Amino acid sequence: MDKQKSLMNYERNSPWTIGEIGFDSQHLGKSESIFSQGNGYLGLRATLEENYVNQKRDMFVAGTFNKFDNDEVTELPNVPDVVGIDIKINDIELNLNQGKISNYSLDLNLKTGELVRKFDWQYRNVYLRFVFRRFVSFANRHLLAQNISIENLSDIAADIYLESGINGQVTNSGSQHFSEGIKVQHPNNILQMISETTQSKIRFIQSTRLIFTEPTQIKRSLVAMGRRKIFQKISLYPLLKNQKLSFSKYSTVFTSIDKDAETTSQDQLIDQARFFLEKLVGDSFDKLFNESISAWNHNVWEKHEIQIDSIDSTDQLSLNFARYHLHSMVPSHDARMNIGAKGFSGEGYKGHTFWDTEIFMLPYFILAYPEIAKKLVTYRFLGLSGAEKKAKLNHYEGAQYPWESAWPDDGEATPVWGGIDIVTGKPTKIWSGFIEQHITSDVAYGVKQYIDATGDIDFAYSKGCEIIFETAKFWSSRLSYNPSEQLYEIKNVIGPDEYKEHVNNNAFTNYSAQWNIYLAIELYDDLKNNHSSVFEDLNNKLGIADYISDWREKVKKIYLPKPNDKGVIPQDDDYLNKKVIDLSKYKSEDQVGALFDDYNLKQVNNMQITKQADIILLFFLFDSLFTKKIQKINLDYYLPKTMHDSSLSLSTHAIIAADIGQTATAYDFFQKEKNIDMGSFMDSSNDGVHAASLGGIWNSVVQGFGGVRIIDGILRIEPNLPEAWKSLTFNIFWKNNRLDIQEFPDRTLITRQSSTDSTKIFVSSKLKEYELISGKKITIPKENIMEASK
Ligand code: IFM
Repeated sequence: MDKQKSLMNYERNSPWTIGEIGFDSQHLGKSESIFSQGNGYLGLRATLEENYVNQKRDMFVAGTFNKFDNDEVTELPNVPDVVGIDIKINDIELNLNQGKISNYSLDLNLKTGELVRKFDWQYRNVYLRFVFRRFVSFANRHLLAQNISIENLSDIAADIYLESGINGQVTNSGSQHFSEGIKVQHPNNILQMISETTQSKIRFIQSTRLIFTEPTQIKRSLVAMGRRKIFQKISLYPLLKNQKLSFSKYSTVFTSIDKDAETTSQDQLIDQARFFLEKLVGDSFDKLFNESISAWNHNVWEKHEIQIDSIDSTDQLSLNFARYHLHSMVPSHDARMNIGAKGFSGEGYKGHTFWDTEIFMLPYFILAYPEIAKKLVTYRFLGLSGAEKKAKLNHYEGAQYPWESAWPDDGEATPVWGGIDIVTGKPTKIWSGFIEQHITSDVAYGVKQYIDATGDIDFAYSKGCEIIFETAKFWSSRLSYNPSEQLYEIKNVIGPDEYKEHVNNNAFTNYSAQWNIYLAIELYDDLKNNHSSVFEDLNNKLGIADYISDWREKVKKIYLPKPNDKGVIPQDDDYLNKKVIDLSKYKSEDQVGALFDDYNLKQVNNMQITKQADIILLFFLFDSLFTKKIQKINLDYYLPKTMHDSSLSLSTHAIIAADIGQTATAYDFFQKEKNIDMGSFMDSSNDGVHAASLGGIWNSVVQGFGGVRIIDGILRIEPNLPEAWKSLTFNIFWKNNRLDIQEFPDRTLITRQSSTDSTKIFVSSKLKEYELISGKKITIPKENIMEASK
């Protein structure tokens, strides 16, 4: 494949700005995704005001899933567009594919959430300067605002004509999720459109309004309605040389599933939305924008501060980029919703939630924003009924979490058919929804990490324990007995490595299932012995006493693949017997999945080719079960066979390499990981940014190089800073206490912020335990990692 010209620009001398220096209408997908904006309630792909053939206009509202028809799975519907504005100058439509563009820039400020596009455009005899500003409000989740200024740089007057409104002609790649809708024009030019999703019957109330800095510039304004469309047509008085036109567009979206809308009638909702916009008319774009900036600062940046002192400034930039997107996409307002694998930045994975949340994003929220983490784990509690439905359908017990989930109790939402099989020419079956089952223990793992870090006993007793017991029931019913080996096995699964389908005893799956059952047993004993009323309640609801002897009997006999004589842990029963091929040709490609130009999945299944961290991920979750020596042997064995064809792979590799003291290798993984979305390959993020890899960036920094981990309920801090870093400074929350941590190559300083909380808190490092006393700083000297953890 030809190398593409990168348009990315990180040279703004700011760790808070990413930008693009050129316009290329052939490569809009990447910038639409990586410059997308959101506030957890709604998210907006960064499509431009004017139209281009290759653009993909998308706006989503969290949780509003709809099923287009019976043959499709439910997905987040693409909401009627409010961002597009047609602009004509002297009857010529603004379009950057024609004429001459100069001084082009598109910048996203990651701290304030503002997207700014500037350029001068010369076409025939008009020459104009454009500035487009846009933000999705972090202060008011229903609001998004645009501000546009046009300055006439030509010698002749410019007649400007605008069309702006709400356009419901957008689809999800052809699937139209909305009814035609009701359109309303109010006297003060507030336009409204009320549309309803076809199957889930969720009503969307969208309103929009244009506000001109100099209303006297308007010559004529009319409102028109078309099919699925209401819009304002505005002609302006000629813009003379050096004159400027400036206007803002405020748009809002409310839905009938908004928490505060549950008891509100449709008419009331429509009125509320209109009043809301009416009230904003006196507020300038800058005032609303400043409120949003304050909310970002207060809710996000000031709560968790993290600073890398590196020779490479893009290390910090990538961290800011990751955090900006994670907060744009996390529905922190409502536990009925979770994070989609692409957030709101594109249609990829249909807004569905995967294990990506628990293993790749939840650690960030647990340690930095525990109140948001609580929402994410509560979502899994609300998903229990869907998980129980799935287990029952498959003749298992307890809760089998869906591989992909949407509305919490929907159950499985994974599509059945995917891309083309290069050999048969038919669609490939997606088996994950049927047999990629480790998500069930991943969910339990996330719950346990949350409880360990926060000590949130209320959550544990009212929700968390139920998840742990129900998932243990699933695993125990999922095991099959092998009488000749006298062991329990887990057959016919897909592990994290999705290039191996229908395998037996995937190591990650077996270890995590066993861990899940052990956890349930431990919890059972603790509740029974120490918290009898909680135990009674749970037993009455779940009948756990009927299961405990089964768990105790089976758990010890679960087959766990052990290192062979060379120290290699078999990924599954057959992996090590499969053919090894040279993968260098495919590894050198920018594009993921290059392998499938030559092979189909069946063929890849029969070779030692790993899509993403699998055995390596086992070390991340269950570090204490494996020596560093074994971890190193397995990294060396599996790495040449790993394609990193999933964006989830590199961060795990960075963490494990850092853990075993290979910081240069870890840093190299980290550099590659930074480029998954931010890098120069212009097609990398067309379907949306990679949420798990964004979580992975923070994980690599804090859990990998920073060495912060929750292991067996204990906070462990064993840093391994790369050579490029002078220091890493950040804070985390542990059992409701803020810990300020400064890591240097030779020492780590930890301060427990002063508080009246008298809970005893400890941190472990290199097998030593340190007590953290309120208001006091401790120093932990660096020791040789291999020495300490042999
Ligand atoms: O969950 C992942 C999976 O592990 C690899 N393919 C993409 C999914 C969503 O990110």
